[in-house]
Amino acid sequence: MNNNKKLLEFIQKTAEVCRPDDIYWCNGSEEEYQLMVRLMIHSGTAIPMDPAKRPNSIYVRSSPADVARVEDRTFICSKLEENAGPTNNWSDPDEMKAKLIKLFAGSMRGRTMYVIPYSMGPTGSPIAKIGVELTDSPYVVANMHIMTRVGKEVLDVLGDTGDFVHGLHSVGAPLLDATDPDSPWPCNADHKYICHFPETREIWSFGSGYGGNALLGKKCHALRIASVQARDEGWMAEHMLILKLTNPEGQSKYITGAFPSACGKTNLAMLIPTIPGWKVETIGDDIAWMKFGPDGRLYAINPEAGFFGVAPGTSMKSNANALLAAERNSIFTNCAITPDGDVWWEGMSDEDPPRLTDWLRRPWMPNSGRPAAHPNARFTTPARQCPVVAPEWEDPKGVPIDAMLFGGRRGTVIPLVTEAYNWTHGTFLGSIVSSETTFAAAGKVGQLRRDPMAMLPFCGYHMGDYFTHWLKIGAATDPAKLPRIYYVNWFRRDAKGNFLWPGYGENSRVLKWVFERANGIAEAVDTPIGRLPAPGSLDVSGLELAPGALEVLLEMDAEGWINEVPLIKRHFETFGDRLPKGLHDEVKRLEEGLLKLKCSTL
Ligand code: O2Y
Ligand code: MN
Repeated sequence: MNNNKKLLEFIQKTAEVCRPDDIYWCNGSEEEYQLMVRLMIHSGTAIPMDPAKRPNSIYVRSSPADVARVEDRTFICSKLEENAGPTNNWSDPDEMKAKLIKLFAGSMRGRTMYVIPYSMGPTGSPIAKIGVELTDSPYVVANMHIMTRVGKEVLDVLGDTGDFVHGLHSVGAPLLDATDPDSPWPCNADHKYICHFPETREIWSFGSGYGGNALLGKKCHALRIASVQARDEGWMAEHMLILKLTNPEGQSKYITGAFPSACGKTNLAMLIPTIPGWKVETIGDDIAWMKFGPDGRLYAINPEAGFFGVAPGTSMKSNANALLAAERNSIFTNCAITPDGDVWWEGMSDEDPPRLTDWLRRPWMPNSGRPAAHPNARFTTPARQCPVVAPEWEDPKGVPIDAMLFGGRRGTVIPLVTEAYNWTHGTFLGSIVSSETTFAAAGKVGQLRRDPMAMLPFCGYHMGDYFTHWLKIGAATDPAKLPRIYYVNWFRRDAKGNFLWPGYGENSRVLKWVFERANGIAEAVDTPIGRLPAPGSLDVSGLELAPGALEVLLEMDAEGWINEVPLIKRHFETFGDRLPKGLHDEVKRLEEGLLKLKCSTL
């Protein structure tokens, strides 16, 4: 319990509307976690895994109607529509609340309402923020235990007068009759709303119990609400991994990286370098909060305490550290199960197991003709279990950032690595990040989707204003103290569609170049798109690339970029007059540079 008036009022008012049978204050203890596990096992939500295979781990299957974030049901309810911007769904806050109150009314009948006080970031860190999630889902409580810091220390920091992000969540499936059996995955297939009220720092989530829709500390708080707080308070909330890179001489640098989904962010955060003597350690795999330190540098914390990683594709080859981290104390959602009580997913092993139970509870065999795990199946695992977690990953003052990477999945045009000339140019490179949709997923080969700074689904306000905020951050300190910015692309292909760059651990070669640029060792050549590695400056020793591949990977494809310019201009038109002049100037500079180059080569 606690005497914070705002908190007590929040709980009381919510209980009056949602009418839970009980209210339970979470303390974050191991006993409490085990209680949630028992509740889930009892209701059929979870199955305990064989403790000899995965100690203290459970397996959960969601409803097929509730398997991922629902962007079309996600709303930014700012007072003015123009402040949500053209890339967010918007609804008037009063109208949305009036609609939601009707849905929340009685939504927790027959259930317990859990009060989860959580800290995003090491509890008490000057960069961390507190939230309180009220939820009727034991699955959410258990996941929040892993993904955030929960409990009394948080309430102590909050004190009697402290403020917090108000999060309200219901699965939207009340138990009206005490004799009604609960469903293994209660949710509301017909009414899902993931709503953010940026001005009042509130989140109301109804109808889904899954991941980013329900674990409100993650995307809702740490990105959508935090991006607004960061804008108002002069810091940054970004969809970025944070890694520590150490050279053979023992010198370390900290690098962040923003990549859209399905571009291997978790893999990069836990990469095992192939170049001798270099080491990568993990600070975070998804979100970075950065504030200026007294020395004028940007310091980052990982606001999360765990990984909510995509399971399919994770293997000892692609990401051994993630797999080792998830060996115990983990929650597996929508994976397949083996007859001997372990989990499996596509890509985990070279050979498919002969017999499984798939995520939809059906018998599965390799010739079943369908995936055994849902493509968005997840593992929830404590970050402290990652074999390469950096010792300072919970340092309350954060780590000083030396470089930032932006990346997308592009088969053509974008070089392996490009260094920005300065912060404004780097902001421009981040603002044009794009990925080609893969044929398997979208059916439209090579269709470009822009995802500026990988923040399009996660920015709680107008993206044009977000770019302005980036430029303001750049103007707030000595330019020499800002991280250098890079645009990377691991996904260049040859004419036959084969990848030119091996990726995974070999990406350490690009990280090395970035590291050595900061030390003034690696050489670069200036081009209209930015600085590219000078011949011989990227370490490819011992790497067997196809003949000519390196030249293509590091070329400035003038023709390709000339064709890119109108696409960038069209992308920028989306943001209307909120697009800052600095970015208009950058497209102009790029276009002029490319034309000058074209004239000089004619
Ligand atoms: O499907 C979900 O709810 C998870 S989304 C997610 C989870 C972990 C890290 N990133 C993401 C994302 O969508 O960017
Ligand atoms: Mn993410």
